[in-house]
Amino acid sequence: MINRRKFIKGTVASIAGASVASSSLANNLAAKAAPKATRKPVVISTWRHGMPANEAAIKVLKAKGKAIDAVEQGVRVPEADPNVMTVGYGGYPDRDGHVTLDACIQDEHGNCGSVTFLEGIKHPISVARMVMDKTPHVMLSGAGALQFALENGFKKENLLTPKAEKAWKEWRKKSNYEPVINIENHDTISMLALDSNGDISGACTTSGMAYKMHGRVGDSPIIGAGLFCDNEVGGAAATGQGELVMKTLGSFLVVELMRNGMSPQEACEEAVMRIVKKIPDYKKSQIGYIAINKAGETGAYCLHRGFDYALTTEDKHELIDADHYIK
Ligand code: SD4
Repeated sequence: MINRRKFIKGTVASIAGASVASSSLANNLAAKAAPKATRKPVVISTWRHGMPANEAAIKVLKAKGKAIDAVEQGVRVPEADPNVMTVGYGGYPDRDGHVTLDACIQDEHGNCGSVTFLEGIKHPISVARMVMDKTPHVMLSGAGALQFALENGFKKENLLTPKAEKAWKEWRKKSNYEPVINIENHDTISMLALDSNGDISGACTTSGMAYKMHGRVGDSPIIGAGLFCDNEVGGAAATGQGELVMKTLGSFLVVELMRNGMSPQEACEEAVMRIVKKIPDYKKSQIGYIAINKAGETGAYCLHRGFDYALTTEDKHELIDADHYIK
């Protein structure tokens, strides 16, 4: 019997190698593989701070709100929580003591907005949304992003809490700059939602790697890396060591694999395998992907044990351990 994964892999490879004529084949394959189950609305997000975030998002969706509003409202919860030390207010600073934030958002039309290296604004996701809604651009960075936020009514605040400052001062004693595998040091919230209209949107927001070099920007605000949605197919988002995701354009890859017939789970696994194949020292880092397709099927996969994600529907609200490659 032909193994389905191998068959799909082979088919995807041959699609990639062929020319225009292959697009109808890809469509056929996607149509055949499209799962029948429909369970809308659905919200999926990374890590345990996804639980309260999903609650805020599903509230929007249960009231027949749009996925784009749900993901923005959802990720604002950890952004504002000083006890979540990897996102927004209370996030760990960079090695020079600055809390610098990255975020992006994408709607069902493929519109997107992003801010990178933003300081002093508690809700970078809402600034990213405003970049999407009010400017002809996709990304604003650093001082320009801050200027835009202030001009649009956001307040400048000190985001470095005493707890994060204390941790940073402790880190400075050794200044050991190494990736830490799970929750201690980096944990972005990435969220994908499918609304009752069948539309998919996503959001991603982070303070990035703790004690990163000043000016370092990760995958989280990069459309295609930290987040990608295509309303014809589905959405995907990443967490973990951003450099590995950027090198393989992870979220775009997951969506394209789904377009070519893979389930969200298979696509997340294949994107992690891409990292395993291409990046020699991948074992030093954690990477996690989440994905959703138009039928509301979800998937998640990571490199190391320890990545959990929140999955919420109208009648379920669960924290689930993702399967992992390194056993
Ligand atoms: C980054 N991807 O800045 C982010 C960090 C993260 O879970 O997601 N941690 O590289």
